Amino acid sequence: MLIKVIYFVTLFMVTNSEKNEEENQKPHIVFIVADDLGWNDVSFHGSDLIMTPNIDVLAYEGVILNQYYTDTQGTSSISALFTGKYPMRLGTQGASISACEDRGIPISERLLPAYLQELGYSTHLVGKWNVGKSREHYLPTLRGFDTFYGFHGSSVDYYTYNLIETCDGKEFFGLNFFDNLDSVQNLRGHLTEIITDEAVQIIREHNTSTPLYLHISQASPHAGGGLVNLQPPVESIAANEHIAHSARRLYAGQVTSLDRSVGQIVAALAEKDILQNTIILFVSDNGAAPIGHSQNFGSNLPLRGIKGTPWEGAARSIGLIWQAAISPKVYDGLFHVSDWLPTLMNAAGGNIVKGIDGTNQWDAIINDEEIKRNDLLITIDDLNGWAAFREGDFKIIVGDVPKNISNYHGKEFDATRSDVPTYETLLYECDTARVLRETLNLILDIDLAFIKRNESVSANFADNIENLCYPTKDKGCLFNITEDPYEQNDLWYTSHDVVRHMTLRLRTLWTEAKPRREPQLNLRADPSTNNYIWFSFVENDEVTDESPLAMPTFPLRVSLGEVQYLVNLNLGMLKNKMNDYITSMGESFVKSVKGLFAF
Ligand SMILES: *[C@@H]1O[C@H](CO)[C@@H](O)[C@H](O)[C@H]1NC(C)=O
Ligand SMILES: *[C@@H]1O[C@H](CO)[C@@H](O)[C@H](O)[C@H]1NC(C)=O
Ligand SMILES: *[C@@H]1O[C@H](CO)[C@@H](O)[C@H](O)[C@H]1NC(C)=O
Ligand SMILES: *[C@@H]1O[C@H](CO)[C@@H](O)[C@H](O)[C@H]1NC(C)=O
Ligand SMILES: [Ca+2]
Repeated sequence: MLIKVIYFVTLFMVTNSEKNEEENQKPHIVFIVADDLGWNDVSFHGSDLIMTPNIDVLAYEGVILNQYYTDTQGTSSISALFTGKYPMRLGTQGASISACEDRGIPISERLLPAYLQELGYSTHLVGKWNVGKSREHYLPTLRGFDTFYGFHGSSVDYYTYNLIETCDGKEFFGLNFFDNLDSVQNLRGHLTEIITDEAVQIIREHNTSTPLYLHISQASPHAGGGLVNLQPPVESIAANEHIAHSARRLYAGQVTSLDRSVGQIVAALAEKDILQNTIILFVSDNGAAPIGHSQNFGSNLPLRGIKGTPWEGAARSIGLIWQAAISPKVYDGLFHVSDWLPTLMNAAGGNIVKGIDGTNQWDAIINDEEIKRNDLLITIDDLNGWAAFREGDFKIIVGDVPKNISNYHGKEFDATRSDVPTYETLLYECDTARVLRETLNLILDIDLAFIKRNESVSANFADNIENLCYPTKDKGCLFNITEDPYEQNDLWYTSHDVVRHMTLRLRTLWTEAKPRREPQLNLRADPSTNNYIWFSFVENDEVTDESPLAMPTFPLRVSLGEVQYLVNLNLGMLKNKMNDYITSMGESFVKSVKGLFAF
C-alpha cells in the first residue's frame, strides 16, 4: 500500500515537472512557404478542383489569415518576411534577384533566424533562398541559419536540380542545390519529396531540449528551372484526372504533392511528440502566374491580376497559423508579411524589435486583442513604375500597369471532364486529420469547417470586366476592398479626400524607397566555368563602382486638387502647431507678448 502511494507520488512529481518543463519551453516553429501558389489553388478558399486536405485541416483547426498581404514576387516578399521591413527600404523590391545579378538583402540587416538563434533556437532552412547569393556573405548559413539544404535562385528543375537563366542573351545552366556551402551531387527523385524528406529528417534528429525553427521553403508549385515548366511527381497527376485542362492538371499535381508534404511534416512532428508545442505556419510567397513570366497555370481567381502586378491576385496571399491551443477562426485584420518577425519574436518570448515596418500581431490573433495594423504598403516597384497602398477598407494603385496582366486570368482552368473527388472524405482521411485525431484528440468538425470555408470563400463574384479601372499616370484607381475585393468599382472620382489622403501617404513612402537599377547581369556568374555548378561570383569585399541613384518621379501627375489638399493640410497643421506652442508656453508667452500691447 505504502509502496503504491510512494509510487503515485513520485509519478505525480515526475509528470508535473515534465509538464513544467514543457510549459516553460519556447514553442517550436515550423514555417512552410509555397512558391507562387494562387488564391484559388487551395480548397479551404473554395477551390473545388484542386484538393488540399492536409493544408485545409490546419486552416480549419487554426487561424485563416483572410487579409494576408505579401509583396508581389519572391525576393521582395521573402526579404520582408526575414527582416520585418518593406522591401523598398532594402533595394529588394520589384523583380526577383536574377542568378547573374550581384544583389541581396544588405548584410547590415539582421534576419529572423539570427534573432531566433539568439533566443536559443536551432535554425534550419530547407528549400529556396533567393534573397542573395552573388557573394558568400549573403548565404543563409551566414545570416542566422545553422544549416541550409536547398537552392539559391528563383527556381530549379524538379528532377535535375538545375537552374537555367538567360544572362545578356546567353543561356547559363548549372546545378543549383547545396548542403550548407557545398553543392550536392547524386541527388535522386522529385524535388518536393527531397525537401520534405530533409525536413522530416531534421525533425527526427532534433534534440528537443532546444526549440526548433524549421523554415521549409518549397519550390512547388513554381514553374521549373527554366526550360521545362510543370513537373509534378507522376502519381500526383492521377489524383487530378478530373481536371480537363492539361497544364492545369500538371499544376494541380504539383499542389497535390505539396499538400502531401504538409501531412508528412505534421506526422513527423507528432511522431517526435512535439506537435502539441509547435506553431505551424503555411503561406504562399505571392500569387500565381496563370500567364506571363514563370507561368505555372495557377489561378488567383476571383482576384485580379497575376504575380508581379499591384493587383490583389499578386499580393493577397494564402496564410494560416496552426497551434494546438489556438481557437479556430478567420482573422480579418490586415496582416503583412513583415509582421512575421515581430509576431514570432513575441511567440518565442523575445524582445520587441525596433525600427521595422512589421507589427506584432500575436496578441490580436491569439487573445483577440485589438488589431494594431490599419494600413500597409502593398508594393513599390520603381522599375516598372507603379505602387499600391492599403489603409482601412481602401486600396489605392498608381502607375501604368499593362492591361493584359490586370484582368481575371485562368477561367479556362476550371473545366472538368469527370467527377470531382468527394472533399469530405479527403478531409477525414488525410494525414493531418488522422494525426490530429490520434495524437491530440482533435476531431475535425466538418460543419464548422464548411462555415469557415464559406467565410474565406469569395462570394458574389461577377466577372464584370466592362468598366474595370486601369491606372495611368494621370489617374490611379481607388477601391473599397472590404466591399469590393475584386477591384471592380473605382471610387477615384467619388472619394476625393480619400484619394488625396492616400496619394499623399504613398508619395511619402515613395520618397523613403531605396531606388533600384535595371539588373546588371554579370557574366562571371556563368556556371560552365565551374563544372556547371552555380556559385558565388563576387568577393565579399569587392566594391562595385556604381553611381548613386535617385528615385524616379512618383508615377502619378500632381493635380490641382492634390495641391489644394496639401496646402489646406499644412495650414491646418500650422494652426495646430501655433495653438500647441501658445498653450505650452502659457504664462511666459502672455508675459512676453504683453509688451506688444503696451500702448
Ligand atoms: C540534448 O541536449 C542536451 C543539452 O545540451 C544534452 O544534455 C543531451 O544529452 C542532448 N540529448 C541528446 C539525445 O543528444
Ligand atoms: C502584355 O503586353 C506587353 C506589351 O504589349 C507584352 O510585351 C507582354 O508580353 C504581354 N504580357 C502578357 C502576359 O501577355
Ligand atoms: C456554404 O456555401 C454554399 C454555397 O453558397 C452553401 O450551399 C452551403 O450551405 C454553405 N455552407 C455552410 C455551412 O454555410
Ligand atoms: C467599405 O465598404 C464596407 C462594406 O460595404 C462598408 O461597411 C464601409 O463603410 C466602407 N468603407 C468606407 C470607409 O466607406
Ligand atoms: Ca514566388
